[in-house]
Amino acid sequence: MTFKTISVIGLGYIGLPTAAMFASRNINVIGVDTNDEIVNIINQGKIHFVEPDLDKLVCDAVKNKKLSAINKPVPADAFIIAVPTPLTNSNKPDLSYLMAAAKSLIEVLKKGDLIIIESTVPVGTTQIISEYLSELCPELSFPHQSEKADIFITHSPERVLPGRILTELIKNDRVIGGISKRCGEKAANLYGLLDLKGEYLLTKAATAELVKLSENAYRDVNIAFANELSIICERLNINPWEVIQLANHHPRVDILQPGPGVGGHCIAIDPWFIINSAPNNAELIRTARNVNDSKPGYFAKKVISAVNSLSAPIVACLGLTYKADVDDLRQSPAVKVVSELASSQNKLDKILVVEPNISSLPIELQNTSKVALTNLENAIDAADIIVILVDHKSFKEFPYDRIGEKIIFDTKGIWQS
Ligand code: SAJ
Repeated sequence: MTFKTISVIGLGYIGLPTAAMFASRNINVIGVDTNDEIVNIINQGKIHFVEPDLDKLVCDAVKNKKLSAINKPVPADAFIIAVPTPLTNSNKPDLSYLMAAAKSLIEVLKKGDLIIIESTVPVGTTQIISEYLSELCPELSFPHQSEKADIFITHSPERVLPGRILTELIKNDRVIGGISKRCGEKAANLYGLLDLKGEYLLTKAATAELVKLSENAYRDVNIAFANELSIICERLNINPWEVIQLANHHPRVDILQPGPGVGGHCIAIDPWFIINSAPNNAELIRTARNVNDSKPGYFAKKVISAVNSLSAPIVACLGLTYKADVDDLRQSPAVKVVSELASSQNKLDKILVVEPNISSLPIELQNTSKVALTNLENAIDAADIIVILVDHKSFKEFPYDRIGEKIIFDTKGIWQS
């Protein structure tokens, strides 16, 4: 069973590292992305987002002619689909990118090809893709029809942590859910080319789908616990960071860290896929979503009441990304806090934002003259109120004694004196 050429559909946070990793193992990889700008950047050996060590991996792979990018699929022996599966405005799964990616394969699909869906999907989606493709390609047989079908389809969810993607791609165990047993085994052979250090965990497609959703819902629920606890601590005038640190000395307690809310394209979204599949049985998961989603508004309110106690104060907001040391602003609670501050009717007419990983403000913050992007020193010197929204390394390293007399809202607990 050989894979001479692999194609990765969707060259974002997961697809590009995956493509580059296969290419680094001397396999021909064709990356496909409908965004021509991304295709051009990659073909120049460059990358379009921040991720440790990815720049060199992509640069080498392109230089060695093992990785190239294109805007529509060409024939390959395996197709790994890693396109976004966001939510609609009413918190329903939006599978339009995934369906479009599947449809784009019909011109190139041939007997023996393997399709792996790495995108996070609601339970049942892998089967739906198999049925959909079989309607579009009646000359080929698909695995929901027979164990010995022409095409192999598997769900193997990506589980890597942004900021540690290259390490976790190799180190993490890989859940592999084939529509049939043969599909799973073929996918395991493909990942075998990466020489993974983690285990290969073969299961059914629907199980693999729920495994991935459960992991992120589990984390969301645990973060919600930390967030709720921090509000309780505040009500009782007790330091939440100290409570958590001391409670975690217990051998069976491991409370996560509170913050301004939960962001990113995964944990803030995936629990909704479970809620939508079992709306009457997912009370805890839904409540956790609500607790985490209410946190940015909670902090904005606190800052606004401090603003109203001063005359024309300047507020410095440190951090905009959804978590530390990445450049990703998707679903970022920090952006929500700053937006609420900017749009509220209060005495605040200057918000200085510091975000070392971006070069211009996101669209939501561009239509107000109140908000300006600046550097850390300027913001701290000018501010009356400092709001820490992200625990970036450069913020943690800033000498606390240089800050002086300011009102500080530290949502991440980095300046605990
Ligand atoms: N957060 C907290 N407190 C914590 C941990 C995180 O408030 O103690 C916040 C972060 O600041 C951020 C959000 O939660 O806003 C999510 O950050 P994260 O680092 O927990 O996770 P992601 O979204 O970057 O990546 C997650 C990971 N899932 C799990 O750890 C179960 C990753 O392994 C998945 O591959 C990824 O989702 C994904 O793509 O699904």
